[in-house]
Amino acid sequence: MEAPVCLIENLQDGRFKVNDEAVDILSKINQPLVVVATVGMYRTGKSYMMNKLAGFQKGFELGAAVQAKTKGIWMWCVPHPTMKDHALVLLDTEGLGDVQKGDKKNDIKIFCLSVLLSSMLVYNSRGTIDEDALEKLRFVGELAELIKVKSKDDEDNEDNEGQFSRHFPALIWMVRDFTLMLELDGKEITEDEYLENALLPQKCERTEETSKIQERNRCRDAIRMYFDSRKCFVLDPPSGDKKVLQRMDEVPEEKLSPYFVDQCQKFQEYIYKNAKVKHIDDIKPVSGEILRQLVYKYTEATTSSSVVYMEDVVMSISKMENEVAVQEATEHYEKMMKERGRFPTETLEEFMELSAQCEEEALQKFMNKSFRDSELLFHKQFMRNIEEKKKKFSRMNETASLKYCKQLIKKHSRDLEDALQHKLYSKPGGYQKFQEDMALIVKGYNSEPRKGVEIQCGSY
Ligand SMILES: Nc1nc2c(ncn2[C@@H]2O[C@H](COP(=O)(O)OP(=O)(O)OP(=O)(O)O)[C@@H](O)[C@H]2O)c(=O)[nH]1
Ligand SMILES: [Mg+2]
Repeated sequence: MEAPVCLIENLQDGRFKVNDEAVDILSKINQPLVVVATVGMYRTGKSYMMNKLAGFQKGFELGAAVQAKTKGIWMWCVPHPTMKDHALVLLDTEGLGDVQKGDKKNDIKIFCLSVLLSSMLVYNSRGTIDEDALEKLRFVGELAELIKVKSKDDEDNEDNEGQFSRHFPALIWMVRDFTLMLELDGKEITEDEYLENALLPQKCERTEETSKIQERNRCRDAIRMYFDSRKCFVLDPPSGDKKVLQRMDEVPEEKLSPYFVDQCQKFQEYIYKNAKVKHIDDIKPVSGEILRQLVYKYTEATTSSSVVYMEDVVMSISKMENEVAVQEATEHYEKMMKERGRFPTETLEEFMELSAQCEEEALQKFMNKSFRDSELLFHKQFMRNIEEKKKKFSRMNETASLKYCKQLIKKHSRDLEDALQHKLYSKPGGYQKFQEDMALIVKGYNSEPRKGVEIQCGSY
């Protein structure tokens, strides 16, 4: 992909709409996908950082004005810079907290979609991780009401901590324009310690602040619960020059603070090395086609404001994938039989061996694609299909053999037929001659190779 495209449009009425052209691009990518999404307050340099990850200065559009720039969710697929045969999908999202936005639920929907679609989520904020920054993320505490890991039909559909962290992306909290010293009680701390400390529950000192602090603590708890894997990056301001800051997609790197450039590079290396392939159901690597389905299903669920039941989405995708797995594997068996088979086969064993070989390969193909077939329903369907196809090939093998045998008999008995017609055997010694000629025909016929399974027609 040369440039980013809009993947999910955010319509004026608060609904989201999937861009069919963008998902078509996705469905053509057969490689496993590493999906990195960025979310965070508007105008905080998210798009700039996503371009860095794509390896370009320009791509996702940056805005120098106060108005929010990115709308909806944009996508850029590039070959993974370090993982061979993998693709890196970058999702740049609309900034949160935009005062011009009418629908307050919009932010949480964008956040939800980013969580559901990515394997690594970069939360971008500016300045410090303080009470104010957590206040802006308070809706994370509501995620439990919007995303359920279990199925709608599961009677006990209360999720527990372990389940969330298994299905949620790894989290990176990125603090832009960080100017403080990384110190706590006079001791130097790491970026990760800084984040972990900010996520510790706070005590309420004054009763009038109780509800506010409780709400923020709920947000802290939720972040810790959902995102088992957490990492923090703090970045210096890129420059002291306003003009440079406004046009970072155009100014050469030498104009930026070397600290900032260095920190960006470390972030980039970390993502390339640590962002994992997106999986569903823990075991199934997400390819372009599966991500396409996830985009449709999660967007639909988020838009209709109902709860997203991840288990149900996984189930419906697994059903579709398994159906395709059965079909592709059956087709593979058929194709291999046609390509490799020389019908009629010399013997029945040769036919059985060829079929077993093709079946083995087709089964491998089925197993590679199929997932969640715990009751082996699709596996059994695949076996039935193969049995049917095998019977078809077996009949074809018999027909080919019969046809060839008939041709051979005709070829070898041509002289005998002539002699019979001209009554050459109707004379003394004729019967003796007839028997000799007949024996010659059988000998000639028997010496012919590849007569196939219907060989018995020659056993005179
Ligand atoms: N101060 C500062 N400005 C930055 C930084 N990174 C990018 N910018 C500038 O900030 C402005 C906004 O950058 P974007 O990358 O468009 O920010 P965004 O978060 O994608 O903005 P929205 O799409 O509106 O949410 C541009 O003028 C950039 O040049 C940074 O780390 N610090
Ligand atoms: Mg942007």
